[in-house]
Amino acid sequence: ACGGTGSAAGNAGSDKITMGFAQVGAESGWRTANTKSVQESAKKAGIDLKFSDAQQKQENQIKAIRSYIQQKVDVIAFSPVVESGWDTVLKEAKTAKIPVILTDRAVDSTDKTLYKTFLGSDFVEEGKKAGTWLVDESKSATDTVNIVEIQGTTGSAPANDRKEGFEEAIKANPKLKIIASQSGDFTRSGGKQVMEAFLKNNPDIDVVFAHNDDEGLGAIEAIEAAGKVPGKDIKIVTIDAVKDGMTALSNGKINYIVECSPMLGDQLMDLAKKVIAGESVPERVVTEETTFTQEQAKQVLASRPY
Ligand code: GYE
Repeated sequence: ACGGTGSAAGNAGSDKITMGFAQVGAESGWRTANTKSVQESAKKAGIDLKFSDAQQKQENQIKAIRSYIQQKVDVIAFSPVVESGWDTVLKEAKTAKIPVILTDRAVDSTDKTLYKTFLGSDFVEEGKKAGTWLVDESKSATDTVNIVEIQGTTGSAPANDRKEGFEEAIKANPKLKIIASQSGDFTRSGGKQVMEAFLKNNPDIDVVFAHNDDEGLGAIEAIEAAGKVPGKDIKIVTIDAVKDGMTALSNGKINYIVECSPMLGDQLMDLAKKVIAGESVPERVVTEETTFTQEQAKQVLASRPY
């Protein structure tokens, strides 16, 4: 077992910490990088990782968490696919005295004792950064700027928060108008499909705000298929800054990217060790992030780790 206080669970006869990690899925480049980061950091930290992929379904994640409870892991970490509906299973973990760490996405539970800490980005801030860029970009616009929004997974913290932040920021210029908004489920194919429908129904789209790079990359395909030039005829702003997104930004097909870091592994393992040792941890750990223009993307592209 872990030998620490704070947890009654553990594998008898082993000093290794066991972590059960319930991942969202493999929906995006961001997610792939995040999974790799968690797996590599666990190895480096000498933590035995049990990993599951929920394929973007909450019921699968709940099943995985229940199985980790049954296996008496030392700590459970997970990235909740949606915000709501976690109290029951989190109470089960609490009753079993297994600490839970939220990674990447938040839950909306009012009972803060159901988890030890939440490590991840400030998604409202990310949405604001995207909106603020657009306000600046459209300073001299004389006509209405028609925006279409491709949302992330419905009910997920990043979709809810990025929408909120973006809407808040674009209020600064009443010419900026969201004319359509739909979920692309954070996938490339979803982004493409939604954009195809948007293009059919709206002859005059100026800007795409996609909640992640993959959706933006799907939108690029749809825009090109419709005979328009992404980045010029229709401007695109996205969030994540994964390799494929940054490549499209360098090539002028995306106009601006707000960074969201998937490299949460090291911090997660560190927090897990502390929680198991009974040390106090901050209730919120926010990731540090930046933004990229096309010029900046060209400069850093070669050195991006994911
Ligand atoms: O932006 C998106 C992924 O939760 C921050 O999930 C994460 C988001 C990320 O599918 O690409």
